[in-house]
Amino acid sequence: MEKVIITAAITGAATVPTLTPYLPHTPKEIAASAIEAARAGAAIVHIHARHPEHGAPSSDPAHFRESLNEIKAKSDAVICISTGGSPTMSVQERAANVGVFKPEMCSFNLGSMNFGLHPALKRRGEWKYPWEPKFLEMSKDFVFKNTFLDFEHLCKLTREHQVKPELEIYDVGHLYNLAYLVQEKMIDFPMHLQFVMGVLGGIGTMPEDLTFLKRKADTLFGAENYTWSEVGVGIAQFNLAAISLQMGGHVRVGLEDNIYIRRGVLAKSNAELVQKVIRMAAELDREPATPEEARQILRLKGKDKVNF
Ligand code: KMH
Ligand code: ZN
Repeated sequence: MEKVIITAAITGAATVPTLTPYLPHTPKEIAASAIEAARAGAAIVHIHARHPEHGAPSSDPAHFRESLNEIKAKSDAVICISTGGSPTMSVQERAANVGVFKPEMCSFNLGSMNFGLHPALKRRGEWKYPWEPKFLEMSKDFVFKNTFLDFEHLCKLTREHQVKPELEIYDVGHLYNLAYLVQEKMIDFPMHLQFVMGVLGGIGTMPEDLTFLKRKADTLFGAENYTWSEVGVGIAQFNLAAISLQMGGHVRVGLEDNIYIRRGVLAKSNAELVQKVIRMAAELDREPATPEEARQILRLKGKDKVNF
């Protein structure tokens, strides 16, 4: 059967703790959830850090380190560190951990954009932490800044430390930004694209949105020069996963982007989301890649070359 690389995005920065009691946020919880997701069949775990006391997004290396060491010790999963950080951080700040930890992979956001989280304010009831409603409200007037200068910085950093970028494409213009980096020889083939769909400010989650991005990427880069995966925000995560599985793509799931196992029903863990996508994959003749197989498919430097 054709292999599918499943990435589990464990906690992210956009999901606020009040929305689900199952969101891991201390380093120990993040590590435990990642290890469990890897045991369930995720080959890659995409890791953000949060403040252990209140769960707000953090880029503090100390918050990352504990999770990373624990995951590395207890699983073979490929670790992908986020450089997305949070709205208050500069790209230098967000990316600093790439140089510190030299992971096998890191996220690389391909464009400046709106990133609206404020619809979550419509929920009723108390917030668990005071920062949450402020954070969501602020997103109304926030631009997620990823400029060409920022790309340059990340291109240098990832090349220097042989870190494979998870190239986050939120819209068609981001493919053209990437095409510029290719043209300027700032980024190497084969690339790994992650189509991130359903952010308020980016492309939607309709089937034709995904087929369009894929076709455009083929035209710009040549299908032989990149691997690809998709992640949908919200419950559309599974609808898009089904399409990606049929198209030969890879799949990302996780509480970072979707807190539901089915419409209206909260997922109790990242592993539960991974298990569901594995059941879907089996029906479509796709088998989860092991971390070692993922390393070969994506041509990663290997677990022994990270700095944690
Ligand atoms: N949660 C995605 C919508 C990153 O980590 O750099 C965005 C993301 C970005 O995964
Ligand atoms: Zn992320």
